Amino acid sequence: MDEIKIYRGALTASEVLTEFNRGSALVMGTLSTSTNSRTAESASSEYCIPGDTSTCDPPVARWDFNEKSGQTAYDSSGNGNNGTLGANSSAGSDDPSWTIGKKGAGLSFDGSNDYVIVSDSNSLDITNSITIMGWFKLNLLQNYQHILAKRQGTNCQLRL
Ligand SMILES: [Ca+2]
Ligand SMILES: [Ca+2]
Ligand SMILES: [Ca+2]
Repeated sequence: MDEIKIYRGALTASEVLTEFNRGSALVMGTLSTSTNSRTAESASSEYCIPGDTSTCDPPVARWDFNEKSGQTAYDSSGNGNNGTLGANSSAGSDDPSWTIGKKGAGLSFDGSNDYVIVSDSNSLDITNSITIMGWFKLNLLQNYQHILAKRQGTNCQLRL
């Protein structure tokens, strides 16, 4: 699993295509140039739709899984939705393992009891449409296994 992003609202097909191209190993040129001559692939307009000059909507959570070690998967969205590997920050059999991802490092889940847990936060309380994107390589998906779940428990955790 790698490069997980959660957006409020549904992205359009062209926005999804833009995201997909960012995940490729090599992007030849840029998709377009905005009116201020800044290329659409520049970091300063990372979340803008190419050619669109309206306000860009960044994801509410973004986990790149490039830490390569440790117990925390940091959220780079600015909303602080950091994930903990397994139930807590101690090493345990419920921790996914760091591996080579689609971009940089990623996380490998054993399909048995591994997960990343994200504490409840207002930024993850999305009531209408939602877009979840990322890179997944599945060996198997069985009953009760899931890629991402919002649990209605004591603290509405998000589990990857
Ligand atoms: Ca990564
Ligand atoms: Ca742990
Ligand atoms: Ca395990």
